Amino acid sequence: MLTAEQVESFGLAGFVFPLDLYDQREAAIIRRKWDALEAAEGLSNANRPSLYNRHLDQAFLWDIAADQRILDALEPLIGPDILLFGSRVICKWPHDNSFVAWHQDLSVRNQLIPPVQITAWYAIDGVDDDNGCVRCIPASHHWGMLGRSPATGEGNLLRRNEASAVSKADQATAQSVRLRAGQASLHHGFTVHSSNRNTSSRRRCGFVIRYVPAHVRQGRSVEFNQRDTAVVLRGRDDMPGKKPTATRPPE
Ligand SMILES: O=C(O)CCC(=O)C(=O)O
Repeated sequence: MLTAEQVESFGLAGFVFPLDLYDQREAAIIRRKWDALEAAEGLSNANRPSLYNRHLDQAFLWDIAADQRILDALEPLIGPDILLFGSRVICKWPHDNSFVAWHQDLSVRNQLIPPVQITAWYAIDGVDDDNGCVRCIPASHHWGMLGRSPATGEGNLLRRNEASAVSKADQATAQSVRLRAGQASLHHGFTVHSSNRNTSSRRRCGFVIRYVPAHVRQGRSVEFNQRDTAVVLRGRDDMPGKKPTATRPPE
């Protein structure tokens, strides 16, 4: 699904967008399914605006994560054996105080060996600077693994309130990943990225999907073991002792 230019641009910049996945009608259906889940679970600014691994119980999220067009886009980047490593929905409601501090997805915490992971960010809502789209620093995937330090501000949606140190000059080069609902972006696990607060009157909801190639292993002392439960979406996973993996949840 990626053109040769897009593959090259991913190699140079560490991210690529937009990928046109769903048309307006299909994107609206997905948004309505999220709206229904949001209403059923009473999700709002007032409670934790983040849901992990809901592709395991929500068929519509599974279908996005397993979409062949995303896998086609990933294959030239990470090879033919592709695992769904984990997912998270990150929602910022209108005038939300939450943000995501500068970071890389690969860190000493997830201990991926070798450190190879790509994230797809699917726009459930249209995203732009006003509602807090993701911002990526071009070529930062060549910087290697940065440290993270405790942060003090409130509203950081990273699992811990931490941030990587990024100079103002580098921050100024960040590119806004603006997407319409139904589009997605891909970013490399070392790409430094963040997102600002939603200052608009529109919701900003994104489905964040992590993929790894099947040769990746995870360190033994890792806090959240995701490798044992990673789902094969394409090709094969020959990891010794691998448990059976999940399948599409019922509608
Ligand atoms: O959705 C966001 O604002 C941040 C997403 C993110 O950090 C990620 O995709 O790894």
